Amino acid sequence: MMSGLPSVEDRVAQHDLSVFQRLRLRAMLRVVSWFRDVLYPHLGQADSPLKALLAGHQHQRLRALGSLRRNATHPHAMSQDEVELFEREGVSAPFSVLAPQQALALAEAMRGRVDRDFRTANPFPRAYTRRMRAAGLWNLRYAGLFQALRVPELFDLFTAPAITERLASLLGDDVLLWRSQFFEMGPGDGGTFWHQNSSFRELADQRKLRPPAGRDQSMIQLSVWIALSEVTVRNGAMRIMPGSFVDGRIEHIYEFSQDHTMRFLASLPPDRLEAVLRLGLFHPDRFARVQCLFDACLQLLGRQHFERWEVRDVLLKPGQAIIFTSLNMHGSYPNVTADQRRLAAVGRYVPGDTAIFPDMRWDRLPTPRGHFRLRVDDIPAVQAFGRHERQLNRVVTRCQPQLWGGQP
Ligand SMILES: O=C(O)CCC(=O)C(=O)O
Repeated sequence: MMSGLPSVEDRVAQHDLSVFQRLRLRAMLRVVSWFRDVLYPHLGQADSPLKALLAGHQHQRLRALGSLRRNATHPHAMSQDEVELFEREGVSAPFSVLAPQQALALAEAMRGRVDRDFRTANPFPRAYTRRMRAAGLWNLRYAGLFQALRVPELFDLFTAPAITERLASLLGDDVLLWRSQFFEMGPGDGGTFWHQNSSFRELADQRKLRPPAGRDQSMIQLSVWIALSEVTVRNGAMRIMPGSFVDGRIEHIYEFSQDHTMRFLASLPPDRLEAVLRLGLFHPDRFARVQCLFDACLQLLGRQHFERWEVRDVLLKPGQAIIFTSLNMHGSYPNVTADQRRLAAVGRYVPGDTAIFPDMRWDRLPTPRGHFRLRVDDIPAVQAFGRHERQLNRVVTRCQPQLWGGQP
């Protein structure tokens, strides 16, 4: 599962610290040791919340919520066999949404909008756009967030029956697209590290999705990953572990580390703590920081934790897509080509009974120098299939070209 990636040990060896960083590291190590050896035993509660977390979330189920099956009116809906395969694996077989030439043309059109249209018609604070441009990070990955709400070609892509009828087989008769985004990787770019992401907490203070009680964690939302370029192992294919949704602990440990950082650090084997702090605090590459967090999870769960799962490389032609549950462990290879850009458009879909951004006004956006707040309570979802009769979420049924000051 780590093929193509440097180990945490190699990263530590390759990453020098300044004198100031060394002093900070020493101080942090002392503080964590004091919490672990003095304070927690004194309080008599050691690492019990983490232990409780590790004892649960290991037997997740995946049951489809939709009854729509392929028929003459819905030729793209899934067959019973396809639904059952999805219930076992949490990932669909690749299917076509666009012809290859259409997918490549869409990629070019979207790149053309980054510095023109997306620069001003976007949901971000102006200072964020300026900072990302100054850092050379104003690209489709950041600039393209939520643009399916207002760009007609994207709106049509994410509401295409090839996608939404399949989703109706899995999610039911009211399907909402709550977020659209791009994952672009240029030559030399690192991949995305292994992760699970069912309720989309990310950098926010709370989860962005609230399903009704009793919903399988794997079915809180489904992602549709659409290739807008050829996707190969060398240019950064996505990798997924079919069936791995049954064990949701990695996502919960990531959340625990956000909410109870000191407890999390104090529960790590002391000989790993220095590597985790060193990379987590000081490594400039976000990918390396997530890798060290993942390595810490493996320390807690046991190194063999993932060996029971097959790792599947998702190789796609332009215009092909897969559906997967984000509770399946997934990530992607680095792009080691000299001249190929790998691009995917990704839609995130929920059943209409899931509250989107519940009681939540602000999300956080990462930049190389700290976070920016993004107001999210006024961002609507797109009705992708059926009707939203619940009044639970703000929903649009048509593309909104004028949103955020865009040109019609
Ligand atoms: O495309 C990638 O590199 C990763 C995509 C991913 O993590 C996701 O769509 O959830």
